[in-house]
Amino acid sequence: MSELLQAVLESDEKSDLRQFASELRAAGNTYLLRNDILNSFSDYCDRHQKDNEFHASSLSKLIYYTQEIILEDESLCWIIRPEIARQEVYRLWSDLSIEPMTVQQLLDVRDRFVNHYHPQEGDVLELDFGPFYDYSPAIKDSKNIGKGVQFLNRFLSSKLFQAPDQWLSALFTFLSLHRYNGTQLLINERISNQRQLSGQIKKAITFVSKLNGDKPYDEFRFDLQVMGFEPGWGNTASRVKETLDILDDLIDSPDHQALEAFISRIPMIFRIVLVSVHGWFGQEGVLGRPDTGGQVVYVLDQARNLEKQLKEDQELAGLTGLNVEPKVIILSRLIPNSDGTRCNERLEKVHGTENSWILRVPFREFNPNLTQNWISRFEIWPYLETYAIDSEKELLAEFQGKPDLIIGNYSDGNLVAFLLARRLNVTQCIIAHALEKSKYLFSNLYWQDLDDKYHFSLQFTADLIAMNSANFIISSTYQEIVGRPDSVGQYESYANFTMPDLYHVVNGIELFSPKFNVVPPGVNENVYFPHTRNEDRIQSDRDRIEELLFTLDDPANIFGKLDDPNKRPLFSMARLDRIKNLTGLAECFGRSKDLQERCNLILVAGKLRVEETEDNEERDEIVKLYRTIDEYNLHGKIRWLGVRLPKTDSGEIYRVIADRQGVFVQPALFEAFGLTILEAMISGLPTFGTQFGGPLEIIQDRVNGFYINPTNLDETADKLLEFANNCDRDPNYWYKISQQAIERVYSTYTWKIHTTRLLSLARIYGFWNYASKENREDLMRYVETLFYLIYKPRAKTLLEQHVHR
Ligand code: UDP
Ligand code: LCN
Repeated sequence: MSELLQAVLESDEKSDLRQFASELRAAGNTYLLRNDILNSFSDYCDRHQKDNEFHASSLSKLIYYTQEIILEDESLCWIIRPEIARQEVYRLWSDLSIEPMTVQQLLDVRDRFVNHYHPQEGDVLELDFGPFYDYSPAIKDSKNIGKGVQFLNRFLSSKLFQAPDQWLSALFTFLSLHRYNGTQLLINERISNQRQLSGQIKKAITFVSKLNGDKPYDEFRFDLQVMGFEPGWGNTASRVKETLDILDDLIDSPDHQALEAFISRIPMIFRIVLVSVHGWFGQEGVLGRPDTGGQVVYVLDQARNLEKQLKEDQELAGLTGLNVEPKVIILSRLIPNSDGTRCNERLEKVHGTENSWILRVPFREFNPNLTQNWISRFEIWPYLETYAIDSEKELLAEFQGKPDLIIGNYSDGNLVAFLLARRLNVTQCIIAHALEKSKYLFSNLYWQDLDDKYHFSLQFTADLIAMNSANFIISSTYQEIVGRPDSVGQYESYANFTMPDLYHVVNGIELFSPKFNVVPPGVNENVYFPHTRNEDRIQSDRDRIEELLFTLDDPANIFGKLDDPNKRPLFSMARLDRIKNLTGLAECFGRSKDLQERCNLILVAGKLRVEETEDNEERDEIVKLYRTIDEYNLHGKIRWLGVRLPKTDSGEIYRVIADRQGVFVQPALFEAFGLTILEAMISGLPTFGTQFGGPLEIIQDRVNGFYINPTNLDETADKLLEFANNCDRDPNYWYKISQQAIERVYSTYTWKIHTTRLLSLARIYGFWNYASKENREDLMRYVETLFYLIYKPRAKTLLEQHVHR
């Protein structure tokens, strides 16, 4: 039984538990989420005049770890999350007897709650991915979740090293596999078995040891070739020696770190596809549009940096003479009616690269009124399978061959990545960015009511398909996978859930699987850099942005005139959707007269007029922002810029705010990661980030930024005020936080760290898939069944609705 429950039942807090349960029942709320539970319990403590000691009681502890309580006729269903990634469920009867419940029983309770439980009509389909993970090792300790590759490497190495013959033969064949455009790499047919390999390595080491370390590879290439070695070992004599030494050690005394170091050097990735389907995917005039935010920034930066890293790796590997040209293709949708963007162009070069491209493939024309236009990410499901088929042809033509790695982005891109990787037999990696399931409360329980608008039945099925089929998953934070002690992670929310009348998921994803790896993104350091780096700033841009932010009179694009433009600016920039909560920030500012006296509020957000947007959430937020400004009479204290800025301007904006010792506030109700946080911090802006989501991992509270609870407006205003007061008291305070913010980004969130890690992961997973002959075919067949029997018919029905629209 749950230790937490048992402790209560064995103490004299038993009567409190009974009383609390009975008061919950009397209050009439039959489904309580964690926040409701905490509030109800706090009311209970007030009503019963519980003293401070009670907050350390076993009951308080139980309440803290309780995620949900569902009230049924005679009992309460109690869902406890005693630690990260673990769940226990109990039924608590009024006489305080307790029964453990299975996941199946819990899902039935939830179905009953929404009146969709019909056992007389037979059982609902149960999805269980658990058995497919039996073949792979599982991480034991939840704190190691997200460090998959390290774990896998250690585990599989030890297994492999126990059978040296098998291991050497796997290594030998793996080394003979690699080619680029028909040119053999690493070893040639002069080395015909593993025993020879070991001998030739020693010979080659003796040979290169005698050379000058700087001697270019091309000058001794033919000597090595005679010994059986082709390009790929290094660009200079010392680099070749280093690589050969690692391999020599590996053969003599295998060790997982040496294995990782060696595999990470193997030139096996040249062509990469990044799939990002739905948005306005472009380089100008697309940011701030609905559906197109950080993901576009992330993928473009990633593409640029991957190309750079591939080039660096290839140069180091000594492939320069072979005309090796790495190529990165961002696969997106071609939108014929492109609203002034370049999204109607088939091919667009990624700025600042030599061979990275945006390849846009159109949806087939089922209903031109729809498919010629932008389609919301919630509606695009019916087009993805044919899109993948069409894209495959285009990719093969563009690459003149198969890619080596396919990376999906967001639910739609991840599904396409699955379809492509399956057809082409290529390593598949996925990146969620944000999983909608946990963003929309009760999105699975009430899916039938929401399906007309959101089509979650398709999205969540696509998510299950992608996360299970992927060879590896990268996440931006640890909590994206398994949350925090007090909150469920985004992936964790797929572990079990009900889609009433459609299916029950009893084990949707193995959180302890080594496929999960935390690899956070970076920030474009050419655009976003510390405001103190004056030599890289352009004075005319700075003046123009200053005017734009604080004084320019341009009613078409800017709302509000500041009474005193010299007050400390509180700045925020985001798309105007509900979750970003800029309206909440305006209200927080509105409620604090003190804050208004000390600061101005500057918002860069969406559009200024409802007529200009087709997005419902954006429309509602525009109305709400005007209402808040009027309600708190913020005229003269706020400026709202409804502009879509070129990238370079967005960098200078943060710096200009920093010049005036301003701060950045990110008040989202939930933020999966939060690229604006990185942008603000690297610019040197003290940053106040939401405590709900990624910012909690990026910022270290009071060291290099501050946490805020955006649902507590007065507390947030107080924190901002306290900061302003501290700055007044100590003129160095602002600079101290600013400097620490800059250091935090440079030390932990750079694209260099990201791409080195990502490429190393791709190689290592590639190697292990090969060496361990991992048999995933059973899993893949199950996933396919889900695609054909659940996803596809539902997508077809939606398509029919679209065609007749
Ligand atoms: N952005 C922008 N103009 C806007 C709104 C956003 O340039 O009007 C950029 C911002 O600089 C950041 C990205 O869009 O690079 C937003 O990414 P984030 O991860 O913060 O949030 P998302 O929009 O992906 O939820
Ligand atoms: C989506 C989000 O919601 C943001 O929090 C992330 O920063 C962005 O994608 C990039 O991953």
